[in-house]
Order: sequence, then structure tokens, then C-alpha cells
Amino acid sequence: MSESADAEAAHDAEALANRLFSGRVEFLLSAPELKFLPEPTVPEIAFCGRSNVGKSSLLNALTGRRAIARASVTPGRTQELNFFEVGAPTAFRLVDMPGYGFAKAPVKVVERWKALVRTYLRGRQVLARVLVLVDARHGLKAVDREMMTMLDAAAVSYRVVLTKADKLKASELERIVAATVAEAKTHVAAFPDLHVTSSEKGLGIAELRAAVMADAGL
Ligand SMILES: Nc1nc2c(ncn2[C@@H]2O[C@H](COP(=O)(O)OP(=O)(O)O)[C@@H](O)[C@H]2O)c(=O)[nH]1
Ligand SMILES: [Mg+2]
Repeated sequence: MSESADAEAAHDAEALANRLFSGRVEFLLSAPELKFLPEPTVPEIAFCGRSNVGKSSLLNALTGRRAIARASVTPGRTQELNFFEVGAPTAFRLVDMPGYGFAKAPVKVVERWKALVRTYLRGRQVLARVLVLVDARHGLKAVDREMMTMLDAAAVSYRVVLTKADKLKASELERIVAATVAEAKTHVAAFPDLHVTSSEKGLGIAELRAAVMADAGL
């Protein structure tokens, strides 16, 4: 394809994704345990990241709603997998995974979280992609690396998404992008491309919608 045809195809995909995400998006259920998971009838795209990374804000930005994902609930209480359906009929589900890395969580809570997440990641047939959110100001932290290694081991392919890009100067952002890309290359299940986003400014949101749609096989 020529460059302009490429650009046109990307534009069409974004327009289609925008339409889908601005249509039906509905909260389905919260699963505090595996037995509460919904029937695996459609592809699922799961979102994970450290607490406060901007996961709720990104889900809201993607779906163009103000509060589809409850913003910042007390750490430790958000231990469920939250499922949202997109499309009518449902084309795929977005899965809001519990945030990790919160300092005050008791060991038992962390262990429970890990067991739930690991089992979901390993066993979920319809899981099409995971998005690993990373705060652009902080870059990859030990808990992110642990998550990425868990995904590598489960052979679940994932995109790394930098959040809050608006908070950095261009030169700082460039540096963190380069470092994150270099490290993602060392993880077998990580996509080579990095997504740079700002839910606040709408940066990278249309592209990410198109990527999620493609991940869902649409
Ligand atoms: N400047 C800026 N702040 C953001 C952005 N996304 C999230 N935040 C802020 O970061 C904090 C945590 O966001 P939230 O979406 O609740 O994070 P979660 O805990 O990962 O769900 C909130 O104060 C948000 O307003 C962004 O793109 N830019
Ligand atoms: Mg949240």
C-alpha cells in the first residue's frame, strides 16, 4: 500500500472505532472471584496498571463517557474484575482489572489479587489482548515488570500504554518513550509499538480505540 492509502486506511479504522465506542457501552458485572466471570462469548480486552495510573480515566476517554469506570475507589476495595460491553450486539468486552502496587494493601489481599488475575490471564480463552498502563511520569516500575513477566509466562500478548503524557515536557516524554520501548523489546509477549496517551487532552485515544477494535478481531 502507498503511504497515503495507509493513512487513509488508518483514518477509516479510527472512524469506525470512534463510532463503535460512542455507541452502546454498558457495565455488565463485577467478578470478585472466578466463578462470577461472564460466559466467554465475545473477545475481551483487559486493562491493568498500578493504582492511580489513570486506568479509569482512560476507560472513560475511550468510551467518551464521564464515569463509565468508577474513578479512584479506595485501594483494597477494588479487587474485582469489572466487565463492560461494547457494541449492539456486543462486539467485545473491556475488562477493568484491579490496580496493583498499592503500598497499604495487606499481604493477603495482594495474594488474592494475584491468584485471581493469574488464573484469569492463563485460563481465559476469549482474552484477546491486555493493555498494560504505565504512568509516563514514572516509567516502568518493579510491579509493572512483574505484571509483564506474568503476561509473558501466560503467553498473553499485550500493549504498553503510557498515560498522562500531558504532564511531561516533550524532551522528557521522548526519553521515557525510548526507555520503555527498549525494555518492552526484552519481553516476548509485548507489542513493539508503544501507545502514548493523555485522557485529559485526548492524545492517542482515537488510535487506541482502533487498536482495541483490531485486537477484538474487528
Ligand atoms: N494530567 C492528567 N491527569 C490524569 C490523566 N489521567 C488520569 N489523571 C489523573 O490521575 C489520577 C488517577 O486517575 P484514575 O483514572 O482514577 O486512575 P486509576 O486509579 O488508575 O483508575 C486522577 O487524579 C486523574 O485525574 C491524564 O491523562 N492527564
Ligand atoms: Mg480506577
